[in-house]
Order: sequence, then C-alpha cells, then structure tokens
Amino acid sequence: QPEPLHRVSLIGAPTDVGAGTRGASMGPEAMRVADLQATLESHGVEVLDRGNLTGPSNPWQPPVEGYRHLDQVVAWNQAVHDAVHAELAQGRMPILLGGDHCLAIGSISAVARHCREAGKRLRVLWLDAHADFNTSLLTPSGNIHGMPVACLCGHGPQELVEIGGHAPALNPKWVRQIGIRSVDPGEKRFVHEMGLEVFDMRFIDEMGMRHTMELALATLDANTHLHVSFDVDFLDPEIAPGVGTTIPGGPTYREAQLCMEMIADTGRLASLDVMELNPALDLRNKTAALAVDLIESLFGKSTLMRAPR
Ligand code: 4U7
Ligand code: MN
Ligand code: MN
Ligand code: MN
Repeated sequence: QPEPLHRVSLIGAPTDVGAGTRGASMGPEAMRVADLQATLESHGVEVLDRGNLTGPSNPWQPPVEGYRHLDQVVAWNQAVHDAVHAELAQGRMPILLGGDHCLAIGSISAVARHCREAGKRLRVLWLDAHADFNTSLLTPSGNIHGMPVACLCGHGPQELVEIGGHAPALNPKWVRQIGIRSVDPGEKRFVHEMGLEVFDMRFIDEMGMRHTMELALATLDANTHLHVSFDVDFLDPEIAPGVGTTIPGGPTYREAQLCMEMIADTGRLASLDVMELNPALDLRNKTAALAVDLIESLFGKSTLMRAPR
C-alpha cells in the first residue's frame, strides 16, 4: 500500500538556466504561496519543506555547440540529484519544485539510482506538451529544458548523462509520455527511433483520458516506484497561462484531475517533479493554485463519489 506517500520533502530549485524564457526560477515560492504544504498536511501527509537549493545565476548566453548554459545546468542538476537522492535514501518522497524542466535530469537520475540500490522497478510518467527529447544536433533552441528525456536515456553531454553514476539512467521502455502536442521535426524522428511510448493529444482526444491512463499505468506492480514529472505546460493554456511555452489544445481541468486521481489510485507514487511554472507570466497566482490543486489530487483528494481510503 501507499506507505512512502505519507512522508514528503519539498525541495525548491529556483532556476531557469535551462529555459528559453526567464521566470521559472520563481516557481517554488509561488507554490509555497499557494499553500502547498498546508494543503498536503490536510490530507494527513507529513511535509518537511527543505527550502531552496542554490546554484549559479542565469548568464543568458547564446548556445555553445548546441547547448545553452551547459555548465550552469550541470551544477544545478548535481545539486538536485544529491538532494533528491538523500530524501529517497531516508525513505521520504521528494517533491521537486521547479525551476525549469532541465532539472528532471538530476531528479530522475537520483530516482533511478535509488531504484537500482533498492531493487525496485521504475516507471516514469512524463506529463508535458513537449517530448523533451532533443539533442545538441536536433535542438532548434539549445535550451536544455527541451532535452532531459534524451539525456536520461543516454543521449546528451557526458556530464549530464552520467549524473546518477550509471548511464543511461533510464531505459526508454520505462517511460510513458502523456499530453504531447509539440515535437520538433528531428526530435520526432528520434522519439520514434528510440521507441518511446507516447500518448499524444490526438490519442487522448480519441481514446479519452481514462483509457490513456489505464494504458500508461498498466503493468505496475507492488515493487514499482512510480515517478511523475509534471511540466505545467501539460495543461491547456486557458487554465494554466503561467508557463513559458504555452501550447494550445492541452488537457482540460477535469482531464488533468482524472489523470492525477488515477495516479493516486495506484498507490505507487513515490517521487514527483512540478516544473516550468512561471509566475512572471501568471495571473494572480492562478496557475500555481491549479498546480497545488492537482498535486492534492495526486495525494488522494477525492470527491464524495469514492469512499476515503
Ligand atoms: B519543456 C522546444 F523548440 N522543443 O527544444 C525546444 F519548441 O520543458 C521546446 O517541455 C522545449 O517546456 C520545451 O526548445 C521544454 C522548442
Ligand atoms: Mn513542456
Ligand atoms: Mn518539459
Ligand atoms: Mn516550458
């Protein structure tokens, strides 16, 4: 049953070094202001706020050999890796508050390392408008927040690929991508080549969120560590304007809730990233409040139709 869920550690990573728009560095504080800690506590979760990690500032430079800010991205991801791994080693559930999505490299490398050490199977759900599967040769921007899944699967600069001490951190077979609707041409070919399992918006339109999640969550067992990497731009921009890269045609409020509720029902959620929230582009912290609402559903907020567990 869902034992790791009850001891959570919040880790803030206030940086936007991997992004193409400034402002995701303010994401952790916006989620605190939207009452994340008290909201989780109201569901009986023990929450420790570990505060914010520190790292280099954003130098705002053009790409060098296909990467923007590689040194700074490595430093931040090393800090994230160490912090996330330390929580997992203590039997706690880390929630990484981003920060841009390049930090999923450090977070998920730490999760993968923990799973190797603990003999667990790993399943990663990647909730995003984007596949984040670019490489230095494929990227149209050089922004490393468009590359974390490729890096985790072994395709990227050695300093990032090896951050968890074992490369690659992930087998593409362990990943399910959900909500995808913006993939660059070269990236698309590479996603197919690597055999990533993608439930794109067309699939969700045709099959519905319920069937999508049944497939994405199939074959979990009692020994599976479930990691969710939630890029807030997964959500439709009508409900979630506070992100740097809005792509129309995302999940509605209810579709997103159902997605989170079905993850909660598995009882297997053991680590979480909440990334790319950009308060500089938000409206009165509305997107932060929505992110907190959805995180609450991941922790079993239920309506009257289901008996509390
Ligand atoms: B996010 C992009 F070109 N694909 O690589 C790129 F469209 O973490 C966007 O999902 C990446 O928000 C978006 O720069 C990264 C672009
Ligand atoms: Mn995205
Ligand atoms: Mn992303
Ligand atoms: Mn983004």
